[in-house]
Amino acid sequence: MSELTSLPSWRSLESHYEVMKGMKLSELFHEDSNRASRFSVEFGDLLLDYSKNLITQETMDLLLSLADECGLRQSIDAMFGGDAINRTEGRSVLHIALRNRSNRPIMVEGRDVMPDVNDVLVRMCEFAYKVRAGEWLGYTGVPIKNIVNIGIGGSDLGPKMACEALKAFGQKDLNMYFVSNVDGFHIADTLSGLCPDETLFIIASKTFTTLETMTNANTARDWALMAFGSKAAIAKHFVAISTNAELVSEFGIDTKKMFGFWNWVGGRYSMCSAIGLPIMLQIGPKNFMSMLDGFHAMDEHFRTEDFSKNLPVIMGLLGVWYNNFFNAQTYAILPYDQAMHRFAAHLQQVDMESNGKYVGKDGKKVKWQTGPVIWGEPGTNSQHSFFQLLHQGTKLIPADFIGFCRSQTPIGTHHKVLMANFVAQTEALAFGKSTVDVLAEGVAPELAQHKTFEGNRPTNTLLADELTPYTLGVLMALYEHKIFVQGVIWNVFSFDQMGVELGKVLAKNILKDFEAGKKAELKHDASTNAIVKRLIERM
Ligand code: G6Q
Repeated sequence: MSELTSLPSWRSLESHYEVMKGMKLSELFHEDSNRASRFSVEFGDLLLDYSKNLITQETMDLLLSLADECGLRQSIDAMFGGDAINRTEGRSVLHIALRNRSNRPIMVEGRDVMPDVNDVLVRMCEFAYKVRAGEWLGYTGVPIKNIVNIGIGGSDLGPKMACEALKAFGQKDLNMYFVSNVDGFHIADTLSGLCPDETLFIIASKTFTTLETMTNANTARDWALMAFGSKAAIAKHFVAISTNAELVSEFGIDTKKMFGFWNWVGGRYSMCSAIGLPIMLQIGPKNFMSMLDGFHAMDEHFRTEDFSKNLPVIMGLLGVWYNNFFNAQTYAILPYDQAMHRFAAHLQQVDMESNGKYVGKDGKKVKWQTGPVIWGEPGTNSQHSFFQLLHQGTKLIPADFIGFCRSQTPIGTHHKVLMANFVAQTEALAFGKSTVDVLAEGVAPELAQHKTFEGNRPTNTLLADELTPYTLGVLMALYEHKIFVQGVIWNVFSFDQMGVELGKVLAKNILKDFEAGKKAELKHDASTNAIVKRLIERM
């Protein structure tokens, strides 16, 4: 493939941008009475209305040509076909196999991975049934009421996000907790109210070497040993999710109580693997399977649908349009649903860890912008914090508004008020408010500019009927594949995470200095040496 910026479609998009940058959304809607339906696609009950974007049909045609010229079709086929597309780590990328509900064989190195995937799912279901039915008894013969997941990054964010989003589907007498931060406060605060007899720990770590997780896991084990006074209690109160059987058994967990996954599952893409066990424990195997069905439905849509109607492709290309032509630095994800309050946090990892890279697949520095800064909070809270900048700031911030027609918790007028805000905001962001209208309302002329909104702020509206396990699966897979599309266009390896690996190594070095204390021979730069020294003296 020739370099991205030399592709004919890229060149055409550059000239097209010169025309589009002066366009007004109000005019585009005025000119085309069919615009809302022209730029809307449906997938089941999920509507993506992307008409409030700074685009015309020509923009979309050029972006679709860009996808073709970048070989998106071949890249999708390569991922679904099990090719080792994570080339820097020599691995296939097969999170889609974890939710391959069709059971179509998926081959890695000549072997179908589906029997292994299904075996682990069966074991997870058996375990979840037992715990949820109160049949899994703790060391003192009491059923489990509290589940504490200890993990970080990909072994925390997805399950935590889903457990929050699907709380309405949870079992009321089972409480889920997540400990991720190595700051002692996190585990101490979590354990402070818990009774050891009723508490089960899940140690979730793909590698079983992550310093934060192992530090928290050791503290949890000490807490349990202190409470029960016997190592035999560990078998009843600890299970592991990992790919590293050796270290799991070294820690003291019988590998029969380990739920495995594989190196072709990236941490941030692992919520459908055994890493999703806390989700299954909370919502039950049936709902978990329904979530997998949702993921799978979107996987199939992405794999087979024509690009012009393909939701992840459309959203990915729109993101490229703003990131690379309008120079938007960030992208906001705004669910109008309190249960989705960790959705943006999870996507922050999935997106930024995947495409936050300046080295292209050819090993050279790319000459274009790659992954944007992803951020967001649920509405309506966000309206009372950062929306001012979205409406009247100097930066262009494209945003996804995600909402549901029906509430998980219908109470009085709450949902109508919530959704009125949801709709009103995208309308205001797109069309603003003119000075003429402001003056007509009787506003003093010297205040008119301050109360004027120029609009033209692009948004996508994603609207589904209700937040269910299935819908959450659809939405998550949509974003995972959107990120894939962008990685292909930007020509980066989306499935490694060298930046995270670096952090893991660096902290271990400094820890050695702390352990040596005043005898440490500090060999860092002057600033780092001084900070380490100060910490050693005062810690
Ligand atoms: C995700 C990353 C990273 C990882 C954590 C935890 O894609 O690799 O966030 O999930 O560092 O790693 P372990 O599961 O190995 O503890």
